[in-house]
Amino acid sequence: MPQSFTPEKNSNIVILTGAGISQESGLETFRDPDGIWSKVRLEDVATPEAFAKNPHDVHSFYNMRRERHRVATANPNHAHMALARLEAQWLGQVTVITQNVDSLHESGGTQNLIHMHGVHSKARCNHCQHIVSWEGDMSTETLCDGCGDAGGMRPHVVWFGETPLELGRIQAALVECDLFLSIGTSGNVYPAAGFISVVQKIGRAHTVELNLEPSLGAELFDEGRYGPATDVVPSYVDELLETL
Ligand code: BJW
Repeated sequence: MPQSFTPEKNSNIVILTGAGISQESGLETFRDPDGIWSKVRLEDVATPEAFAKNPHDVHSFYNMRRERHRVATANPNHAHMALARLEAQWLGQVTVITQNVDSLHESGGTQNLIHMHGVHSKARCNHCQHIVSWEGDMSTETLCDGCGDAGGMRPHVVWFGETPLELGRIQAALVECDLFLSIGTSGNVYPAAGFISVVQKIGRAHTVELNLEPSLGAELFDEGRYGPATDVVPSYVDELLETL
């Protein structure tokens, strides 16, 4: 490979992904100039306080997003598929941690996947915490299968101020990581934006950012590959697989 770093063949790879990896599948990012937060205030739709105050607006925002994501799920792009190819062929462990709530990694073929901000394809009851698969719209009238109540059903996603999912599994993967890739994320949202610092502090992994442009924490990475995910991710995966 052109870079000086060559991973051991059975090394562990951890890959953090964000909205940028799904942009070329037709889904909006959050913080780009035409992104979701340029059209709606996150405080109005992506906090537990917003849901308590105005559940109708939160439901209609997520009903619209769920439908867009359902349509896009049929279109994993070359970046999603390259990561699945890496997982299938690499001799060590490959773990994808995604901040995305779409199902494009799954439809691209990734198996070892952590959805740290939840998924659009599930709903949860705020009253009894029962989780169910979900398609279609949700409203304040929707009844929970678990407790039978109306008014508690919400998207199974992580809003600001809520604890991300599977943090124990994530920490275990970061501790064992030899190569850390960050793809399509702006580095604005914690704790995901802090994973690079966790990995650096452990001091074992080579770190690479693959993004359209340098993110907020770009200088923390050992290397950067900049361009659309469908270009830079497949070519980086090819380089890794050529070392086998
Ligand atoms: C391309 C491309 C192409 C474009 N190819 N690239 C002060 C300081 C520090 C922290 C805090 C603070 N105040 C509050 C906090 C904590 C807070 C936080 O981080 N706030 C910041 C705003 C400061 N975090 C939380 O509240 C989190 N919980 C938490 O911290 O719990 C406490 C706790 C922590 C640890 C242990 C125990 C307890 C929860 C955060 C929840 C985030 N939720 C959302 C919504 C999910 C549901 C939904 O989808 O609606 O998650 S917000 C949104 O941002 C979404 C995303 O997953 C997340 C990250 O965005 P992402 O993916 O990076 O997207 P963008 O748009 O920002 O970037 C896209 C990038 O792609 C750009 O760089 C483009 O250039 C690039 N790109 N096209 C390649 N084609």
